[in-house]
Amino acid sequence: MKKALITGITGQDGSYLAEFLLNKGYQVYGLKRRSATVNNENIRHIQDKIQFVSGDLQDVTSLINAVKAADPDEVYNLAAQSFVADSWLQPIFTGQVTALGVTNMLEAVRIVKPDAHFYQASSSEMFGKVLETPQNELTPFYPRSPYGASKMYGHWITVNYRESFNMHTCSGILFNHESPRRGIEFVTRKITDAVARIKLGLQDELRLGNLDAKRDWGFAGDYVKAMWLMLQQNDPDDYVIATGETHTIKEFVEIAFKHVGLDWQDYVVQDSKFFRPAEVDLLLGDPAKAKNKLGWQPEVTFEQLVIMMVESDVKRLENTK
Ligand code: NDP
Ligand code: GDR
Repeated sequence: MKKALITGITGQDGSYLAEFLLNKGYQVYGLKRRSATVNNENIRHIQDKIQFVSGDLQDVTSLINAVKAADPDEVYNLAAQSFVADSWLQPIFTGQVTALGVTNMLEAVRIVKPDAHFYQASSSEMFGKVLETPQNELTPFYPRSPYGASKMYGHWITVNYRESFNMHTCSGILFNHESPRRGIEFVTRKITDAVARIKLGLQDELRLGNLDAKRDWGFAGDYVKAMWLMLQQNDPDDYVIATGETHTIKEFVEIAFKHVGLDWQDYVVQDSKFFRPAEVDLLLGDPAKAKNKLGWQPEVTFEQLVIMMVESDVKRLENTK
């Protein structure tokens, strides 16, 4: 039986990846931070099947112990301070976790289990103020936030461990991917949660920032499969994972409201509080390499994704009402 260690197991991607690997017959270990309150909403349905190991990306001792406990064939490093907006409010913490945390994890693997295959959760935010469109594996980086800069460090240190120590390390440059398990502060989930609340009479407006930014949005369930595929290859490499389509925040809003029979213009208010010190205006990925080498392609369309998220939030809120 193959064994995998996932950091960030409680997050959106950690939960989908754990499900995916359990279905493939893996024994799944999840690194989990101690928390004063229970934080297992995304993994409650599978928590009995996961072996949890206590740890934090900032504490290399805990990571060494986690790799020892799991003795993994594959390590998926998904943990991060992942909210771009907060990275300006907590730039040092973001650097410690999202940048240096990657080296901590790589060191733990290098010391304890150097032949484990390693996946690093890199991001399209590294392209930032984009230098070419669409963006592919060779597009130069120009990060626009402490988060983007941290992910760029994480990306290059992953490449360096591959080239310095001959480790099987892969960096997945994933464009935005969403789901009903997306954190509530990210724009897609904020929109679908608000649409459901407005529809059910629990809220009367939705305050948003920049509606013109464009993102290449896919479904998280499709994207975790790409992570796994990367680690099954003989040669470790880096891959862009994206849909190859881009849409504005406004388009997302329009479809979400329309699905419940409402006109977004009656409810959406622009609020300067949600504008960022520096914006990433346009992301559009070219997933050709992943398609050719991994045989990967996304299955859920943009419209299906929006509707899946709206319907899930409506159902959830109806149940709690
Ligand atoms: P989430 O924010 O949903 O999950 C982040 C996870 O990291 C949580 O499990 C969180 O644990 C954990 N974590 C945070 N800080 C630490 C720490 N110091 N030590 C250990 N664990 C920690 O992110 P996603 O699931 O959306 O994303 C997964 C990864 O992919 C992240 O690295 C993200 O930056 C990256 N990424 C995401 C994309 C997306 O569109 N979703 C696109 C490209 C990259 P806790 O529950 O305790 O807070
Ligand atoms: P992003 O996701 O920054 O792309 O990072 P987010 O959903 O936070 O923002 C997307 C775009 O929406 C605009 N926006 C708003 N954003 C939020 N959160 N709240 C608002 O009210 C709002 N109004 C407009 C933003 O300005 C931005 O342009 C996500 C994270 O998952 C990262 O971890 C990951 O690396 C990247 O995707 C790829």
